[in-house]
Amino acid sequence: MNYRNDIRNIAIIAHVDHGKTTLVDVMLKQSKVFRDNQIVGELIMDSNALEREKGITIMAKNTAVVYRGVKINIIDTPGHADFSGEVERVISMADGCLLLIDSVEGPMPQTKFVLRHALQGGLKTIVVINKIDRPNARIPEVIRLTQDLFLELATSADQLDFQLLYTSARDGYAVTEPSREGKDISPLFDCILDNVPPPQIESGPFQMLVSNLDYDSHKGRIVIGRIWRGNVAPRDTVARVNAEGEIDYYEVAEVFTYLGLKRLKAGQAEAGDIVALTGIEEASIGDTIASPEQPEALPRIEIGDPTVEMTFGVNTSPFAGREGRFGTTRQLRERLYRELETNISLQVQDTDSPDTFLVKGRGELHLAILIETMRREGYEFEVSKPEAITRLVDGKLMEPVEVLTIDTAEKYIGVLTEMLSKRQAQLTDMHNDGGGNVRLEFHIPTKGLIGFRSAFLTATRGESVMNSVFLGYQPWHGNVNSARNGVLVASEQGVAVTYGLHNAEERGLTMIEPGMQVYEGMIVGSNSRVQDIPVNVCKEKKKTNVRSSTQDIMVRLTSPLKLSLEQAIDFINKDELVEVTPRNIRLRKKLLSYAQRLREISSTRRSMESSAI
Ligand SMILES: Nc1nc2c(ncn2[C@@H]2O[C@H](COP(=O)(O)OP(=O)(O)OP(=O)(O)O)[C@@H](O)[C@H]2O)c(=O)[nH]1
Ligand SMILES: [Mg+2]
Repeated sequence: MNYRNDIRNIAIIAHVDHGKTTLVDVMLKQSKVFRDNQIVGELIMDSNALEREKGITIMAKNTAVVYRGVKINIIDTPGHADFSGEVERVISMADGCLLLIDSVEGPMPQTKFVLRHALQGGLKTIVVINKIDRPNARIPEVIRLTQDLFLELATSADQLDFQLLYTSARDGYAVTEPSREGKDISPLFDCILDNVPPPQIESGPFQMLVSNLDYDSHKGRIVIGRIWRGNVAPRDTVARVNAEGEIDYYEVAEVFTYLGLKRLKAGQAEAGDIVALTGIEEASIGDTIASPEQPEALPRIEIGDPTVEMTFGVNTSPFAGREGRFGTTRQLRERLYRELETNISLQVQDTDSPDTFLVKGRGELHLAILIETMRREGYEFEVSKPEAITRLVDGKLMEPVEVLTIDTAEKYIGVLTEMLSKRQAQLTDMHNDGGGNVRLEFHIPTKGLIGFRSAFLTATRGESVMNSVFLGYQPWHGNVNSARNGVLVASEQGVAVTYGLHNAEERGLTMIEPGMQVYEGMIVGSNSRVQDIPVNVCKEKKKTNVRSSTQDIMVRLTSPLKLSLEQAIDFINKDELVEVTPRNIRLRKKLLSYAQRLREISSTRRSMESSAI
């Protein structure tokens, strides 16, 4: 077996926010891949607009640096559990990984998830305790917890013997002992060169696995992956093996390798390297590209199943067609199916209704990011409440269950455990740091978690953090009774006015401002009671010639409760929809007319009564 000593391939994995992208910044900056006067900013790899706005990584991405003559291909991955399909997708490109762990938070549920994948993939692991600059760092304890995690997950004894390093990605240094003073990141580079095995080269003609796709308006589809065997050059004829084992042939147009933020044109690329090829117009993630002489398929990438589903439908609101550029069934369908090419943990299905599609993802955020992306591209459509995906196993109904971790203050334990027990959560662990901070761990069915986030933030006044990771399927726990309050529903189409909104405020919290267009059946606020009530927010005060008091002129409205897209899909009930357009996010009842809704309520009541008899 041959090795390529001039290359290392590593993935950077961790729980959300433990500092992966910040560490990649430092590696790029200190390896001098930029000109001295080049302004590159921060979190450079989070190049997508939504990534920058939300401060999280959504897609795994490649970059590379050169250190002591060795090219280190680096794959930055997302830490949020909803995007863990990205970790599963790219892990096979790497021979080693940096497992980052926050020096205060310690190993979190997603740390366990990504480490399990790395160990199963046989990657050499370097544990990097990051954020050691934090004043309340608890390094010895974090190391002990990390060792426990390895004991639980290692598939062979030699995996227990991991390298350990300490960093402050923010301040740009790595040290081999926490007591040492840090200068720069070179101890990390040295550690990678010394510990991550160089790529093994199998003998034989060209073979690579497609791990990612990209597009370029001039060059067309770009396929990205690691070459396992042989080499590739522009104008080579290559075979593509698809999921069905069928083979077709293409001519490679260009070959690129990575350096910094650039893709460099290469005359040839060899086994062990990570490359981007153009000219292969049909490839999908998981396909093998190989020499026509020996077109053998590599094992396809395995991706975990989605846990949450919702419908995406053609906009049926009275305002349909006003604000979006794309809104027809054909456009919506085409866009959703196109998403499957790169968003590999997503699934899309047609439904009985030609205007509605069932979209399945790894969590509410996974779906919300797709909705937001489409809305920015000019699409308008409506989406339903997300629901957990159940399965039948041997005739038994099973549902997804998650591990929920909450970091909060002691004073909120009571209210949180009460809210969560209604949602069928079970407390599995509780850790008190002695200073008033607690970490609670629960097992909770996914259905109980849907709609919980906004209630959680309100209950803890935004002072707590929650994280959840898929645990597995368990027998159905029964229905959750987590009744949300009712809503205020516009009773007429028109323009909302101060007087009408002021009246609505007496019933609950409003969600819109004066001047906004509303339609009958649109949700304009949340009620302080459990029923829905119609309100006429377009109602003007009767004009009289005499002003009775100054109070009449100066009606002050409290500022409306503005829901973000994620909050909106978290908020709605089953009989409601979110209408999404490039300009607005509106909440509505599925049945727009009050009379229809009343009929629906009485017919469900009748059917419940008759089934009770
Ligand atoms: N104090 C301190 N903060 C850090 C350090 N490294 C990163 N951070 C901060 O932690 C936050 C998250 O950093 P990111 O690099 O985006 O984390 P990430 O792991 O890439 O996050 P995801 O990709 O969303 O999972 C940012 O606010 C960083 O400034 C560090 O060494 N010390
Ligand atoms: Mg990141």
